[in-house]
Amino acid sequence: MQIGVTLQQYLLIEQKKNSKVDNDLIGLFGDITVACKNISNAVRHGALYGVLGSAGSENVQGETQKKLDVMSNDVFIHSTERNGYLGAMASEEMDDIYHIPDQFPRGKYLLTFDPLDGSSNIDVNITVGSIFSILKNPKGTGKPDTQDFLQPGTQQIAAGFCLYGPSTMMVMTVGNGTQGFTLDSGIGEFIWTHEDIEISPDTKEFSINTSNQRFWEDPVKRYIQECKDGKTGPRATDFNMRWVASMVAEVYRILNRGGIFLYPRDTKDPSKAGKLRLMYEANPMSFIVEQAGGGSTTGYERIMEIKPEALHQRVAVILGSKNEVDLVRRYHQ
Ligand code: P6P
Repeated sequence: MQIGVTLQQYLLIEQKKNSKVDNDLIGLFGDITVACKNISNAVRHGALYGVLGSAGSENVQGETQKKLDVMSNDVFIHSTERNGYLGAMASEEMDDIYHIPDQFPRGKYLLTFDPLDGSSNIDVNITVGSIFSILKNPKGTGKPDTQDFLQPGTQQIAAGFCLYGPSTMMVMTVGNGTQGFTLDSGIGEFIWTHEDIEISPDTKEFSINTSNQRFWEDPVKRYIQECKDGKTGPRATDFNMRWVASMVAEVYRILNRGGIFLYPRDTKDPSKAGKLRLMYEANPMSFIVEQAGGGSTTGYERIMEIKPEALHQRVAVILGSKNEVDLVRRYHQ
């Protein structure tokens, strides 16, 4: 019988190679996996747990919250607040940062997360996930403020996402490659099943919500039109298109078979620089994709080098197979 390597065992292996992987980071990953296992359980039971439908509230983004959005956010908080690994946390679902309650010790890391990405798919039973990013608390184990979170993606200590799909998976990086783990619910452990994932540098598959086409900037319009022109156009080859409307599902597919994901800036709402959020969607996904040999840009700059100005800042996202991302970036120049 094949005994797999658990996520914790992988981190202990990494710790021997990389001193940044300390006991607190390993402990924090343990708490995050508890959150993800609980959310996976709730998502899988769906209507049976009475967790579908709207919560009847809006988040800071002005988006209607699903019951599972609110529940997942609470699960992340209660799973990670008490063990002294975090100075504070920030979530898509909370306006302000969440300080660790006085009865718990404060720690040296900051956690940002989207507790349930793609939740508009929940009621129609399509894959959703949780995305998280881990930063150092600039105040050591002191009480951080919002400004302490505004670190560029290159400062991330670790990042990951959980995928609640046909199987529940955790994809993560501590800066030494991108690793995939599959939940064995029989023993409640994430087992290391995808070692050092590599994104193919080329692809013939693009992902974008084409209903926004009239709002895109010209470089994106040009790139997508050339993909659609296929053999008859300048690319001289046919492309395929996928749009799940769940970033975790798109990114996992791209990690496995290549592809390019675009949620570009559009003029539908000129006040927004894009739809996706920098701190807990774009940055963690960029870290994971870059560690797998892919690229990630706004079209004008590397996403991980953006100096954040606001906690819920939005950004254009173009990521995936390196050669395609580079081509789109060249079109923006
Ligand atoms: P649209 C989900 O709401 C999300 O944040 C990403 O997971 C997904 O890629 C995107 O928005 C879908 O956006 O406009 O197609 O519904």
